[in-house]
Amino acid sequence: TEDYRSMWTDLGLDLDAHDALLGVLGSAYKDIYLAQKNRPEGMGYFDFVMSEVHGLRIKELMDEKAAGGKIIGSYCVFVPEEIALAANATLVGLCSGADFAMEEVEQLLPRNTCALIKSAFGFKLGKVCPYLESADMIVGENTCDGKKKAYESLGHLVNNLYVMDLPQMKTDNGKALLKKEYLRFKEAVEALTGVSITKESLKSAIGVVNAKRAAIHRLSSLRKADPAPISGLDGLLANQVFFYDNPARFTASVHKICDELEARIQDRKGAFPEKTPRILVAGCPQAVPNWKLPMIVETSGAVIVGEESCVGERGTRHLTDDTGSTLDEMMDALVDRYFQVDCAIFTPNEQRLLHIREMAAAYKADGVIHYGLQFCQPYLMESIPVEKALEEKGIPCLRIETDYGMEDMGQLKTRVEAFVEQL
Ligand code: BJ8
Repeated sequence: TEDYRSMWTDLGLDLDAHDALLGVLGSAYKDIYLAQKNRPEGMGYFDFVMSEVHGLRIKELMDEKAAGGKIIGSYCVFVPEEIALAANATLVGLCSGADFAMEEVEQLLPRNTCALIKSAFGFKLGKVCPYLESADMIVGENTCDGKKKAYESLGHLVNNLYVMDLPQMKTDNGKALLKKEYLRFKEAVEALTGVSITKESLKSAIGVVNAKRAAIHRLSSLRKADPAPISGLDGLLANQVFFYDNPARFTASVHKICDELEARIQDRKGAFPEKTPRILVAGCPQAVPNWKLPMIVETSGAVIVGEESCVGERGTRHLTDDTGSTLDEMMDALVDRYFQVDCAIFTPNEQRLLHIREMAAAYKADGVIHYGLQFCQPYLMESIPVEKALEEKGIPCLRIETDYGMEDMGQLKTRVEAFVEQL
C-alpha cells in the first residue's frame, strides 16, 4: 500500500531495489512454500507473516518506536533477547539468506567470505532491509573471524553498531567473560532506552522468551512422528519467523499449529507418506529466505525432521531459570543458559557432536546432512568430526558445502538424491 511505501522511503530504503527484492521473494515463496502439498492449515499464519514481513511487522516496530520503545538488531543467538525486552526494546534478527548488491559487497569484503556475512552487507549497501534501517542499535559479536572483522567495516556503514565480545572456550574464564559482556550490554541497552532493568522486568522478559522457545520445542517434538505431520520447509520457516515476529503472537500461533499437528498425528496424516526417509540437517544457520537445501531435500524423496542450527534447536533448546531472587541471580541464569550454546566457534566443541547424535536418535533420522556455507571455517572444519561421530553410530552423513547461488542446484540435487536412495 501507499502507507508502506512512504514508511520505506522514510526509512531510507531504495524503493526500486526493494520492489525487486520483494518480487523475487514473493515468487520464491509461491514456488517453494505454497506449492507444497498437505500443509497444515495453521501455516496460513506464517504465509501471512511472510507476505507482511516488510509491511505490517515494520509498521508495528515503527509504532513501538513512536511510543518510546527501541529496536535492537542482532546477527547471533548469543545476543540475549531477554535483556532487550526487559528494558522496553524489541530484538530482531538481521541475518539474511539472499545475495544482494554483490558487486558493491565485494568492494568491502573478500570474495571468499561466507554468504551470510556478504548478504548482511548486501542488504545494507542495497538499502533494502527495513529491519536494519529501523534499528536503534545494531549488535555485532566476536564469533567467527569473518564476522568479527566484517563488523569493523560495518561500523563505517552504520552509526549505531555495538560490539559484544564472546568467549571461545567453555571454561570458567570464558563464563566470566560472558557475564561481564552481558552486564555491559545491559548497561548499553538501559542507556539506549532510558529504562533500568529490574528483577521484575527481567523475570517477565525471561518468561516471554521461555514461552516462545517452549512453543518451538513442542513443535519440534511433534516432528518426531512418522509420518511427519509438517514438512521441513515449514518447520524451518517457523524457526526463521521466531527472529522477527511479536513474541507473544508467535507463541500463540505456534501452539495453534501444534494443536492441529497433534490431531494430524492421531489421524496418521502427514506432510509426506509414512516411511519417507527422514533427514536431520546440521550446520550453519539458514536465515530467511534461504530455503535452498530443504527445497532440494524435500523434492528428492525425503523429509527433514529437525535442524541442528542456530535457526533451529541449537538456538532454542535451553530455557532460562527464572526463579532467581535477585537481579544478579537472574543475570547468572541468563549466562548459564546462553553458555550452553554449542556454536562451532568454540574449542573444543564436543557437546555439539553429542547433541547431533542425540537429535538423530530422538527424531529417528535415517541420515544427517551437514550444511556448510562455503568459506565458513568453523562449521566446515567441524563437519569432519561430525561425520565421524555419526559413522561410529552407523548413521550416514552427507557433507555439503554451498552458498546462496543457484548455480550448484543440479549438482546438489544429484548428490542428495543419491544419498536418500541409500538410506
Ligand atoms: S552462535 S552459528 S548465530 S556465530 S556461517 S558468519 S560462523 S563464517 S553464523 Fe552463528 Fe552465533 Fe555461532 Fe549461531 Fe561465520 Fe560460518 Fe559465516 Fe556464520
